[in-house]
Amino acid sequence: MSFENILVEQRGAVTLITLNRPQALNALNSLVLEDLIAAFAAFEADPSQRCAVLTGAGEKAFAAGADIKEMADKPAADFYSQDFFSRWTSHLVKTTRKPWIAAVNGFALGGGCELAMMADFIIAADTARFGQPEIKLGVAPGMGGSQRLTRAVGKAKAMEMCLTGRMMGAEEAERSGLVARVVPLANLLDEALKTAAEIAAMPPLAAIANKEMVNAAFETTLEQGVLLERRIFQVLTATEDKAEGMAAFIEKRPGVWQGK
Ligand code: CO8
Repeated sequence: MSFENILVEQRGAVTLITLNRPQALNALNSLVLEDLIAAFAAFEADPSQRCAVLTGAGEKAFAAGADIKEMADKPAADFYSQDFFSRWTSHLVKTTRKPWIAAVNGFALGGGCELAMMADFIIAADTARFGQPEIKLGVAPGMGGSQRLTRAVGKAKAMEMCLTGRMMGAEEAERSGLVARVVPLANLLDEALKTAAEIAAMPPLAAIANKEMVNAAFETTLEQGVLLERRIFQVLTATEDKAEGMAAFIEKRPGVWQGK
């Protein structure tokens, strides 16, 4: 599968997706959206692929936001009638059940920050800068930034960033819980791919289940979340991978997973 605005390659069981508009700092336009949706759908449908990494081409940006030049003259009625940007969430967050990592290499601003926050977790280069500067354009986050950033870093920082457009550097982002880990820019892709390969080598049903459980913590009460966790745990005990995983532990050998 080849695309105009993104690059997609398979590295073993890991799909590497690269936003590829470096001349526009990987700004997210409708064509990028369509390519990404197709690439994530293909990743989800391919049983040989177990984890994905999303990054940006070039050293300067993961993505500097939704494409301002595309949005500038778009009538409000079109934003509303097309439910602009709703498809990101439905495809990248809801439909993609397999795990994926955002490897943030530079600016992740506006929709770029929001896209990174749709990932299961973020690994950031030490050069990464996160921000929701939409206020400076007379608008506000529109792809989940006000909600996901607030859940990640708390009200004080999220409110300050949304109201001032201030960018957060990688170290502050790690300290604040926005990113899982910070690595030198030169090592970013290797580290993200290595982590993705580790996840890809896990029992695949258990990987999907773990993702589903952690995500449920953002959508439910504690009691409902703990109940969901217990039920999914109980379902997993019926899988062949559970039998294999426990036998492999007892026999002191690596497990061999069937995804069944
Ligand atoms: N859209 C389109 N083009 C962009 C964008 C963008 N978001 N960001 C950068 N570019 C382009 C520039 O126009 C420039 O192109 P050209 O060379 O043709 O002039 C090229 O990328 C390089 O950018 P700069 O020359 O500006 O590079 P600098 O190093 O000077 O600055 C910055 C880098 C600070 C990242 C700067 O480019 C910047 O501030 N970019 C805009 C950041 C921003 O405001 N992002 C938020 C956009 S709005 C948004 O994401 C809303 C999402 C939700 C909408 C939901 C609707 C329902």
